[in-house]
Amino acid sequence: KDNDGGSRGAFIVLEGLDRSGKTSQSSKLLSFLEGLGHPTELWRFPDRTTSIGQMISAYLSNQSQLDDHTIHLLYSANRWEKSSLMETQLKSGTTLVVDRYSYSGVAFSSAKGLDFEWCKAPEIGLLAPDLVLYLDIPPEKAAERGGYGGERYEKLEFQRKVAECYQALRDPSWKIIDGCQPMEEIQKQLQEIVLDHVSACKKGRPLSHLW
Ligand code: 2DT
Repeated sequence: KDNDGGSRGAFIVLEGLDRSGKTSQSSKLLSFLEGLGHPTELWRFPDRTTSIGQMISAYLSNQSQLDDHTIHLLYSANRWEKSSLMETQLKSGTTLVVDRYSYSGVAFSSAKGLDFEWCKAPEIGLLAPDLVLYLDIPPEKAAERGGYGGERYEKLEFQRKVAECYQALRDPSWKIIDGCQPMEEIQKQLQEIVLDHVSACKKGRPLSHLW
């Protein structure tokens, strides 16, 4: 059900280390955009509601063990199983604010030592976001925030490696936001950037694919 005017929603991704503030900022963005009358949905990956998502969730909480390659492909499959719905929503004019996407996939798996290009491969052909917002926070600072819930990746040493892998993935189109600023300040900056992209997509900027 494409819009007659061809006006589509924007695909916006938030990335960053654990405790960088992604999740709080994503839900604030949702209320902000809805408040302005833009149809918007908040999504997150992994999407733990599907059966693949439940396998991922069991792995993350250490209830199951999986080889690094296997879990990597499950994360990717979890995006693929959602990709046609994602496209439908965007084309029908809904903006998607997405908490983590393929960048988390590559950063976390390559931080474990898997080959960078191998990690990128299963993501080829997925929809590319219109905007990547990276909440930049030093791993030490994130660890101080506490609330590392004891899931598998929530350890300082590992988060340092993830930060390096995110660096390797970054491209000039990413918007890097200083995640150490006060929440309200971060939100103000995000709102401004996001509105620009929402209007560009309304005017018919075409969707593209990774990478
Ligand atoms: P949340 O704490 O945000 O639910 O994430 N992860 C995530 C990966 O290793 N690969 C991926 O493709 C994605 C989307 C990051 C749970 C953890 O899952 C990691 C943190």
